Amino acid sequence: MAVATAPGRGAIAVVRVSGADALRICCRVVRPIAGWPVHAREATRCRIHDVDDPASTIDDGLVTVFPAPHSYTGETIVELGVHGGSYVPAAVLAAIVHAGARPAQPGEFTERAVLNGKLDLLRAEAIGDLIDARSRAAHRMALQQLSGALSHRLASLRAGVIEIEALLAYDVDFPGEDDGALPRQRVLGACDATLAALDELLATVPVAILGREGATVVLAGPPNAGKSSLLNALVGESRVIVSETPGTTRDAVDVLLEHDPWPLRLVDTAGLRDDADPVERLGIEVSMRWLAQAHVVVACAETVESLEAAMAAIGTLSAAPIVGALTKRDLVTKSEQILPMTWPVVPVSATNGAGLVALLDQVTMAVLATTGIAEADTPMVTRARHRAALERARGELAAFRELWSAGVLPAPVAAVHVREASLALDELIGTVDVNDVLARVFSTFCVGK
Ligand SMILES: Nc1nc2c(ncn2[C@@H]2O[C@H](COP(=O)(O)OP(=O)(O)OP(=O)(O)O)[C@@H](O)[C@H]2O)c(=O)[nH]1
Ligand SMILES: [Mg+2]
Repeated sequence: MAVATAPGRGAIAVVRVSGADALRICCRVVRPIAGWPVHAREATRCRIHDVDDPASTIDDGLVTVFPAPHSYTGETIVELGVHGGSYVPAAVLAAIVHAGARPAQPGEFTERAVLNGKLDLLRAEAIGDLIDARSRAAHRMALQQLSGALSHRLASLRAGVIEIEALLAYDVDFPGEDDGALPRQRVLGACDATLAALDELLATVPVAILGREGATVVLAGPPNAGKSSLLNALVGESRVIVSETPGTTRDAVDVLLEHDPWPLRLVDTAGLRDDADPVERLGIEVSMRWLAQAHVVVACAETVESLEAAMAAIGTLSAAPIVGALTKRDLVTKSEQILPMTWPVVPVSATNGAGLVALLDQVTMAVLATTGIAEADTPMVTRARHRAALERARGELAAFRELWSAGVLPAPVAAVHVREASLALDELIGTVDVNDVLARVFSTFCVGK
């Protein structure tokens, strides 16, 4: 049992009890207005009291019973809607524990759902991703995974590996059977098709990282160019300090900006200059590290000359595409707004907001130019766990292919690699007995889910 809602002040809290004894335990502390039993899956007014003192009242709430197997976990679940805040949910929890329940581990409800066959492991992870989603892109990816897109793709991959195993078994059972080059060629064909499908999935890794963490967009340029002001203007609130003193920003600050198709992680950095004092120098070193890992750099400067110099300097520190931002355009008269056309340069003003949309468009184009546009229905590899398992399966299959095409080893020996590849996929989908995998996955969940 656990409180399924976030702690703190709130209108309601949901307390969930799951398991074969859930109803028996709750009967000891929950009194529905019209008495037990209540209708399945119907919220019913109730009073909650301590097991030793049935006349007492801890709260007045709602009870809903989801009898097994038609519940989230596949077990009987009793859900109590009680008042939120810190005292009431804790008191209800204590009363239920007193009546015989045990507090749940993080993610234990979802783990039980997986163990009871209500969800596969990938869909369970998608629920975790949905809860953790901080952007539209992360939300979209989680929903897609929850719909089973990745599960289906992996199931067909696994079928491909099993086909190879079957062909190898045929070769083992009927060695030397001369049916032409059928098994050998067919094995190679099946292997190549599976390798290509694995590569296609692995290629989604960088895009999925963008969806979860945002594209890193580093604002860089000389001191006082207006970098911090630009970041504040882009996010629409004052997040970083701005002042007329050059060298104001000493440490990099990153802010996530909701944007389509990917969120943007805007990073404000210390102005780049050679004659910086020691502390500023440290800030510049941090700027350099950010520049090295940027997806896109926005070079900021007030004049065309200093922008050219900034872009040249940034080009030596970062391999990322650079978008130029000619800042403080509100201070410049129209006739002075002449721009060189050799790179994307956007005139902007943090003061009046001019050019901000155009700047974001250029940044988005630069991100897409490096990552490409993922097909909307391509399942994404969203977690390090997925990537590691797919890479393992790929490595085993590639090793098998090499041995098989060289023809040096008997089929049963080469087949060990195919078995390993299939195990890696089983572990990924969660179809084998993988308790340690389950423990790892669910330990990152919140309690009550
Ligand atoms: N008129 C006008 N002034 C601006 C604009 N953007 C920034 N400024 C002013 O320029 C000065 C420097 O701005 P910052 O945003 O602190 O510049 P920075 O590039 O972050 O500077 P460092 O952190 O020192 O490297 C401040 O006085 C800002 O008010 C703008 O679009 N228009
Ligand atoms: Mg600054």
